[in-house]
Amino acid sequence: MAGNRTFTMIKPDATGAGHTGKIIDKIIDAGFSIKAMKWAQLSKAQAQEFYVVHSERPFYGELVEYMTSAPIVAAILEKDNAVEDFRTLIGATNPAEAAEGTIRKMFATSIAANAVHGSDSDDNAKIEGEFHFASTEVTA
Ligand code: IDP
Ligand code: MG
Repeated sequence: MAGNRTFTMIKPDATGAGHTGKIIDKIIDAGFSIKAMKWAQLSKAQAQEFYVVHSERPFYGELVEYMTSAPIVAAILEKDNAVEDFRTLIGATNPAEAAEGTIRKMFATSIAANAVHGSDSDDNAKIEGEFHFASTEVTA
């Protein structure tokens, strides 16, 4: 059975452009409840570790530089079928291919600066949530 939590980050392009509140509104309107949330600046080491699965990809250096260029908002979200439903809400990685009404279609500027992160599996949602939050920072 699909799990009911996912992890997201509002990325530097979106926080810098003042889209944080609008994106949080869309997340809540879509039926997700917030279990943890914080505004934070990622260090280079944190960004490298978070995206280590992409370390062999040609865009890894650009991705790490981008993710440390301004603050992010990290959050743990709860809803039935959270991982899949959140991926549907954010849309395709490349905003040019994202469906109308998705967060990336509305707010992303490029395939790199694509406004939001969403976990791709229940296992990664747990790993990513624990990467950013101590258990005492997560509500029941
Ligand atoms: P996802 O965020 O939709 O799961 P992934 O393939 O996991 O997409 O890639 C992680 C992140 O790396 C993307 O959200 C985006 O910021 C960046 N990225 C992915 N592909 C490219 C690319 O071709 N050029 C530059 N950045 C990319
Ligand atoms: Mg991914």
